[in-house]
Amino acid sequence: MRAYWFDNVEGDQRLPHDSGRSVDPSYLANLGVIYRHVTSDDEVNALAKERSYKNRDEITVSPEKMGDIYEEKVKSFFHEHLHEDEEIRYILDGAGFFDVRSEGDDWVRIWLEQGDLIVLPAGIYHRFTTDDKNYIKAMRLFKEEPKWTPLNRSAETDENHYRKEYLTQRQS
Ligand code: KMT
Ligand code: NI
Repeated sequence: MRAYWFDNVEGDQRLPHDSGRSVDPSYLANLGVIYRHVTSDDEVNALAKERSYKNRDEITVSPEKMGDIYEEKVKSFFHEHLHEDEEIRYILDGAGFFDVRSEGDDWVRIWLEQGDLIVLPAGIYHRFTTDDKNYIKAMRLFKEEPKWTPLNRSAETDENHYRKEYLTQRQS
């Protein structure tokens, strides 16, 4: 794992875009983002149980696995969005970037590799991309089935109940 401020320079989303300014886990915790490195699936199962997760799946994002729709998928994961429920991403193989919005609406880029896990709170704006190796296998854990849908950022999502709840929690 490595977290840093995104450089906001134009160019391929899969490049590191590293400004050279790192962000530490305590800052992520203030955003409600929890990071863990785990060494066994048991640890993931325990966390899932503790936080009442009911569903999970595994996804491989790569040209080999996805074929023609790979580029399109990678672009769609990179649209800024929120979810109405908390979610866990656990990296089984390969690597990728999760970008999360800071308090001041800047991007914090989090590079995750095998064994890394993050918990994204409901209502946080974020996006995902593979890195220049174009390969990640991840377990996606969801609390509730109907709330998996990404809601792309808009004036409407700014008013979303879960978004407002998220912002309120950051102040307390
Ligand atoms: C997300 O929330 O954007 C994703 O689940 C992306 C794929 S997980 C590697
Ligand atoms: Ni998402």
